[in-house]
Amino acid sequence: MSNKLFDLTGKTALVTGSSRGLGRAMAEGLAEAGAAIVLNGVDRARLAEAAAQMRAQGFTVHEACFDVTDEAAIVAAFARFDAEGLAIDILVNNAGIQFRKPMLELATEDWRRVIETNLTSAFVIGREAARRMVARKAGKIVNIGSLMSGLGRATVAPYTAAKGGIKLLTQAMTAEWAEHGVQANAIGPGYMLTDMNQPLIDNQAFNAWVVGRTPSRRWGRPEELVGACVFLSSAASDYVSGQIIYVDGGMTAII
Ligand code: GCO
Repeated sequence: MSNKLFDLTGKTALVTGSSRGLGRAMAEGLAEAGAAIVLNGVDRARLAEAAAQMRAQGFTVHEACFDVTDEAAIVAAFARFDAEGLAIDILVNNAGIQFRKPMLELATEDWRRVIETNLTSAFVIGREAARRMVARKAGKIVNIGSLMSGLGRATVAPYTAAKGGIKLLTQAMTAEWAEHGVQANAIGPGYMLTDMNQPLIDNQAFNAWVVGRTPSRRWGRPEELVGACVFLSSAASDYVSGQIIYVDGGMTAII
């Protein structure tokens, strides 16, 4: 790493939902910047495979297999980190799901599932991480929001409510933890080329809408989140708190 401000050597980063997609790309980016990574996912085999691939790239990788909606499993994972002497210096709350259905047809159970996975998990994991960060007087929390942190779109109500919540949860974290040396910020990705968005990419009309609506005239690549993620995880952002950085090809800048 040529610039010390962005150097993460000696730091450990837990990235939730990191066996694939945006989480995997950010985990690799943080590792490139020098951090040891705690990869997380629910599928043990997929997690082990991702960890093995990253180790083959020369990175230090730990595995923490837990469901981000399972509070007991989260508490147990942090107890294990403590027992192993693993301090989480950086937490990236990335794990998330999508469920597309018009609200008039949306079951409450599906609403709850998306809110639990995309929003409540960031609070619970954030709280467990921050208890330790506050005690150490240092820490970085990067919550993954969305364009939907500030804008609505038909058929994705619970996702939109959760991602709007992520933006203000980030501000709430700042209100309580910034004075203890913990910076919480968010990233708002635009339309990215991920498995989760494959149905949208495959939909010709939607695809044309994204390309037309985005000033950069293309979808984003997962690795394009790395710059913002490393910035918000490093000393370069020590006086940046409670902000959301949109990495969206300019979409939120125009109508
Ligand atoms: C959707 C997508 C979202 C967007 C994302 C943009 O259905 O709208 O699946 O996940 O890609 O919110 O930030």
